[in-house]
Amino acid sequence: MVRVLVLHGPNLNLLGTREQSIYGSTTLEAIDAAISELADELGVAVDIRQSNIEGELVTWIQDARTGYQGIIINPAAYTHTSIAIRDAIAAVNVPAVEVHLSNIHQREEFRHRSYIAGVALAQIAGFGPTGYTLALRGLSEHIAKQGTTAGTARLKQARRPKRRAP
Ligand code: CA2
Repeated sequence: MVRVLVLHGPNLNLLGTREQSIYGSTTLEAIDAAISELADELGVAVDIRQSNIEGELVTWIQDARTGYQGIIINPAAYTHTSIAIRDAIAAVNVPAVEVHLSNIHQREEFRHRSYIAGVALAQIAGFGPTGYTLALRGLSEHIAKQGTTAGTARLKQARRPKRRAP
């Protein structure tokens, strides 16, 4: 079964309780429930975690090397500051989708830069909680395609006639 790691960064545990004009009224719990429901529908296993600690997020990304085929991450404020999270994503070679509730490109200048985008498979910003389910659909499709391509490449390799020594 395909396994996807979903990571929420700092302060996202406060969703739905404060700053509703920017981030809406949906709680993180409700977002996680929607992700899990879609995952069941798609036949994908999801492991969902939230942390306010940069190093913890880095460790979880590193752990994704074994047993996970994809990562969905909203690095929250670390998006704009964390070379450590960027390096971890680049190091693990697991496709990662960056999600933001708000459209970071329409907000303050300091939110326009993402250290993550350059190593991510895709970035989704501005769709609110729907961004997470869009990410899961897109990532699942990508993983399925990748599996097929890798499988076809292996088959072709296996069918190729063996070269004789001169
Ligand atoms: O739009 C997003 O998803 C962000 O990643 C959210 C981050 C922000 O720093 C990024 O620039 C864009 C902030 C998450 C904080 O969430 C809160 C939720 C409720 C109350 C206070 C903060």
